[in-house]
This record gives sequence, C-alpha cells and structure tokens, in this order.
Amino acid sequence: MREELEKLKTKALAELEAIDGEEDLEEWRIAYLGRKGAITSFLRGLVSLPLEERRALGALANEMKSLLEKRFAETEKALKAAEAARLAEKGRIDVTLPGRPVPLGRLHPATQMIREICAAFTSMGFRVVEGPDVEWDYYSFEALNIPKGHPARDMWNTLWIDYQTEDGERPMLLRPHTSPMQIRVMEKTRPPVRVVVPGRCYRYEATDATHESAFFQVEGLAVDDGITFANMKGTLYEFARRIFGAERKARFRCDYFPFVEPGVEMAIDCFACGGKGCRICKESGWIEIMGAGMVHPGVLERVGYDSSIYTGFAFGLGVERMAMLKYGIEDIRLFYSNDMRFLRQF
Ligand code: 2U9
Repeated sequence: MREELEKLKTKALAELEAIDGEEDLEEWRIAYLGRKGAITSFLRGLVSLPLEERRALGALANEMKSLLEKRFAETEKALKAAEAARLAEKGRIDVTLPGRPVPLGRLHPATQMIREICAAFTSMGFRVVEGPDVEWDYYSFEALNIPKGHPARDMWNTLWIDYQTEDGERPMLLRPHTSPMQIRVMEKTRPPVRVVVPGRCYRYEATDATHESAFFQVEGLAVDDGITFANMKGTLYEFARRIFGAERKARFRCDYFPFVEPGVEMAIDCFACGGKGCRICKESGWIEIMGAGMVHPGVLERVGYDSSIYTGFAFGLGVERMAMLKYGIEDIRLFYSNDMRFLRQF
C-alpha cells in the first residue's frame, strides 16, 4: 500500500508539472484532492487494515495530501501571475508609435466648385437660394418667355414627370435649369434682388465627355432701379478674375436666350496659353465660361415688376464645365463615376 501511495504521489506531481491552464488545474484538483478524489478513496481503502497500519498509512496519506495542496496553491498562483502578465502585455500601449491616420472625407469637386462660385458672388452682395428639383412647366418655361409650342423649348431636352392634369396636360418636370427659382424669388420679394441659385439640373441627353443627364448650374439675378449692361459686365468680369486669375481679359458676344434681351455669351482669354491657342481653348485663345443678359421686360412684368422702373441682369453657368476648365478635366463623366483615383485629387 505504501508503494501504491508513492506511485500516486509521483503521478500527481508529474501531472501537475505539465499543467499550463486554470481549467486543467481544476480538473487535477478534483482528481486528486476532491471529495471523490484519489486520496480520499485511498483513505477509505484503509478501513479494512489493522489499526497500527491504518494509522501509519493514514498519516502518510495526509502528509501527501498537504504536500499536494501546497503544490496546487503554488501552481495556481504561478498560472494566475502568468495570465495577468499576458493580459498586461496585450493591453500595453506603445506611446512612441506614430498615430494611425484618420481617413478624412472631403467635398466632391462639384460641391467645392459651387462653393467657390457662390463665395465670389456673395462677396459682391448676392444671396444664395435653392429651389426644388421637381418643377412646374410655368416656372421653368412659361414665366421665362417660352410658351408651349415655342421653338426655343428645343434648347432644353426636358425630362417630364408622368403626371397628367384633368385636361390632359403634363405640367411637371425635372428642372432643366435653375431659372425657375429666380421667378419664385421675384414673386415673393420686391427689388432690389440679388441672388445666386446653385442646383442640380436634368436633361434628356445622351451622355458623352461634355454632357451628363444630371449636372449642376449656378445662375444669378440682379434686379433694381437703374441696373445697366455695364453693371452686368463689371460683376461678371470681377467673378471671372476671382476664379481664373486677376490678369484675365473678358469678351462678350451676342447670344440668344428667350429670357434675356440682349443676351450674351461671355468668354475669357485662355489662362493656359495666355491667348496664343492651345488644347484647352481649342486653339482659339478664348474660353466660353457662361451665358448672360439683361432680363427681358416681359419676364419682369409677369412677376409684377414695373419694367419702366426696374431693370436687371441674369447669368448662368455649368458648374462641372467650370471645374473642367479650371482643373483640366477632360470628361464630365468622371464627376459621377465614384472613382476614388479621380475624387482624391481634389
Ligand atoms: C430669370 C431671368 C433670366 C439666366 C441665364 C444663361 C444666360 C445661360 C446657360 C449657360 C450654360 C446655363 O449651364 S448652362 O447650360 N445659361 O447661358 N442663363 S441668362 O437668365 C435668367 C434666369 C432667370 C428669371
């Protein structure tokens, strides 16, 4: 029996030595020191022995039990310390490491361009207003001197909303320009009016390098007693110099828009070649940047302004076109293809 006890001790100690986890340690404790463990059953097995021997073996077994309990406590302590050290190592912060870069978003190039354009005009006393994308025929065409059936309607390939009135008319559309908002502003306010209107516009277009079916415009309107064509030229010239450089020259030539009279197309001398002729100005030395004109008296009268007192100028430009010129972008589709290689450059 002594030998049996000795073997039990050797086995228990060897197994304890190999333990490296708290779960295994608990299993070991139950197996050797538990109520139904090896030592308890050894002690139970002594009952049939003569008293002398039972005492001697009992004493030996209890000695061994104390030893195993001591070793158990030591191992438990060591395992706990190792686990604490491991957790401390895992959670340690190396304050000397460089910080992780936080990925920052940025404004879309069209948004940046809109803000730059609007800032140039607000610094000259204009106010920024926005209107609805879904509009009425009245505000988009009728109020702007373009009645139904007028050939000028062909200047805008309009996307109509599938909504019909009782008399079979389809008066609702996706605005093809932001001009309707200038009508809304004039209907609600008396002169002086000075507004710029940025916004998305829609056209039924085949897409190519210079056309998109949805694009941004900024339009503007100034109406007051005594506004002249010279005021228009001065304002737009100043705008062009803010965006394209203080040394710019400007050129105004006749153009036609139903809502202005006279109408003009404005060009600046090519900022890339200084007017000699290059790829950007298509060898002409000039770059067309916007359309403009004096607001047609019919438009003013329709909103209740007395056109014998009030005059005004209006203008319109394409935002993406402006950014394409400024940054040398060759294809308008790049703005809306979600290609990060393009967008990250702005
Ligand atoms: C009202 C009165 C007049 C806005 C104007 C233009 C000339 C013009 C286009 C240029 C290229 C827009 O992006 S584009 O397609 N616009 O040339 N727009 S005058 O005239 C108005 C607007 C509203 C009540």
